[in-house]
Amino acid sequence: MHPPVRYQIVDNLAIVTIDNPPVNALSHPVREGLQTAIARAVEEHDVSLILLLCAGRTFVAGADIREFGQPPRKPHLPDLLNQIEACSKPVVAAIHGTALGGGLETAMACHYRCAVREARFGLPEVNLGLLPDAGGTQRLPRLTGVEAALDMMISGRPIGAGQALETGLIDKILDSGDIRAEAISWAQSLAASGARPRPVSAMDVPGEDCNAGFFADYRNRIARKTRGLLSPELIVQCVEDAVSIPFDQALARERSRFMECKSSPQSAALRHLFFAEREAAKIPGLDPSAVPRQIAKIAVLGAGTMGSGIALACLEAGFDVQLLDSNEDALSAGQERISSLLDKQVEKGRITANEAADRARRLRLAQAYEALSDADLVIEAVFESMEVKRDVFAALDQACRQGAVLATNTSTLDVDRIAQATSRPRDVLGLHFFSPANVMRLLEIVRGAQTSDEVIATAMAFARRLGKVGVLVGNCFGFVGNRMLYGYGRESQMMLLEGVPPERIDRVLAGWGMAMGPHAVGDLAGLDVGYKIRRERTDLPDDPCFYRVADMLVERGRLGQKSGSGMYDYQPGDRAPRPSAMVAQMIREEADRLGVAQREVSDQEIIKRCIFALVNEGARCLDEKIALRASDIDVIWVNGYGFPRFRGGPMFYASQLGLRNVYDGICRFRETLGDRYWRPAPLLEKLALADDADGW
Ligand code: T1G
Repeated sequence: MHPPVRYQIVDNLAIVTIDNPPVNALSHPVREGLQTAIARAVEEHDVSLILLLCAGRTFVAGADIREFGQPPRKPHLPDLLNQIEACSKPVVAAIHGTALGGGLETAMACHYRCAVREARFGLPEVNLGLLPDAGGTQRLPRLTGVEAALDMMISGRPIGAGQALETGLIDKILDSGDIRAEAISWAQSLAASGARPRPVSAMDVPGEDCNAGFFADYRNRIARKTRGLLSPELIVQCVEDAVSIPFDQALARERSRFMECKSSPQSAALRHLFFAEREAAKIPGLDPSAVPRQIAKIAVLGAGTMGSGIALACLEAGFDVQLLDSNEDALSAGQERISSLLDKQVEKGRITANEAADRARRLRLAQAYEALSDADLVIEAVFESMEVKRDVFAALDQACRQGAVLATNTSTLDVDRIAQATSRPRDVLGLHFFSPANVMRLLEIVRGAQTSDEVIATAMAFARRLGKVGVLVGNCFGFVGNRMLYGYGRESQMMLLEGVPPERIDRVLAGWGMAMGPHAVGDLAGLDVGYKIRRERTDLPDDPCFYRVADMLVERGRLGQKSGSGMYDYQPGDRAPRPSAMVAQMIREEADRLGVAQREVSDQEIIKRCIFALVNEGARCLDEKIALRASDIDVIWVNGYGFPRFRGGPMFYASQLGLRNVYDGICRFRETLGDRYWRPAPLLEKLALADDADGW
């Protein structure tokens, strides 16, 4: 194995190069190597300056997240960085790629910083439920000022080199394209001009923006976005320390707050998701020689909300897109929707007018299937009906060139039956987008019985190009996400009949962390969507209570926000849900008619019924191999259904609770609520009753 840290002398410089692929994380051997290299450079007489560089695609991307579950090993990063900062010779960092977390902290412990123009800088610890642990909360405010530092640490979003230079985080941008040569020459000029070590810890925090009210205001500003999270508040406390107590003391408090975060269940959950999202990209058993097909031209069929959203997502990723709809009015409405979304993005400053114009230019409209003859990928997003979709695929089979990938955006239907309408089922699969398709990060990739490995590899690569997390799932009603949603929705509907008001169910689940309560979601998505799907199903339980309230609302024309009323009432131009006395009465009467007993339901029960129903169905998906891994289910629910990220996803949450506890809870519901819906999934039962069960 090659050493993770190299040491080389060039003239009067000691060049220390970290080389720990893929992202130069600060694993134990790297920390040891750095410590040795710095000590050696200090010893060597002829060395007047130390230059720290990284090999490979990036500067250090942070601490090694894989080590967080293990006992810490010396040298600890905070101590190592203090040693670097205290070094008697100037240390210069030269940055390319991303300097993240412990990586940026390392750069800030150096005395001078230069970077290539494309470099990015961030303290994303908050995304892992953590806070910077190696002086970042103290050194960053000293360099950039309090507010810019807080913004970086609370959002976790990296900034570019231009902004880094402006805020004082770096001293110089390197433009020549040869980072090593240019960094050496800059370091030599620093040495020649007699540059001295310049420890950031000795600097004052620029203080103009932190009067007494500042931190209170800042807390208010971030309250909504950081609801339920532990580390943002602790980050703010660390920055308060930075302006009020000496560096060393503040560092000790940063350390203890970090330890509190690290041992919290939410950090474990967020770290789980970090790896789960990367794991999802790896498909066990996929033919390694299956090379993704080239995709340049995409056709989207159906110009409704979903179709135009998908088209926009593809335009944003740089593809040429053809939007096709046989109905001319629908087509122009779709185009208008896209251009008004582009205008809004320009207004909000997310993209430039030029970028918007470029996207609009890459969109073409068509009405006839002949226009699809040169498409590399077709995504069908027409009405959710098997008959309609089979007709469309038969037509696609005629119109598309051999080798084109044919995808359906069905959210529930049998992908194999759709594929059978073509002569090339190997090229057919499901690409299930989530609404709004240009915003939601999830893409469920549905593998049909005959879908080829090459087509799956193409879809996985396509998801990456779109900037989405692609998760491969098997074919069954609703795949993973919507199949599980049925259990969750069923319980939130049943509780209405038992006498729990919709607004209470929503409040309790949103309070638990769901992005929205289930009834507010139903109104947003349109209650008619689920209604139509239920009419298409032949396997629904013979239960007059099943989704009864939702069905009644649709039958009374209350479709949700789009019709001005649904489970809730809405005032024109206002999306705020208002409880409806009429709906409350309707539910009461229906419960009476159906003979559903009114019960006291605790907040705990509301949560458990909805979440355990999810977990139980998730266990079935896993058992039937509809989901490849429990962690894929977590990725799906967090990125597609507003499940709280800080709880790690339903399956992770269940293992944190203990599978035995979840199993016992389900068995208790079986006793109180009957066994129609509350039979524990066989896999859950097996794992829960095993002696050593602690996960899936
Ligand atoms: N530790 C361990 N492994 C890591 C890693 C890390 N920090 N970052 C990435 N990997 C692995 C990743 O699992 C994947 O592995 C491979 O590298 C490529 O990653 C003390 C507390 C750097 C922008 O949060 O944001 O520092 O799947 O597929 O799209 O205060 O990785 O190939 O086996 O994501 O080019 C703070 C996390 C840590 C940065 C590259 N740092 N990483 O993106 O590749 S906490 C972070 C990223 C900390 C200090 C503290 C991205 C990336 P595999 P990838 P990419």
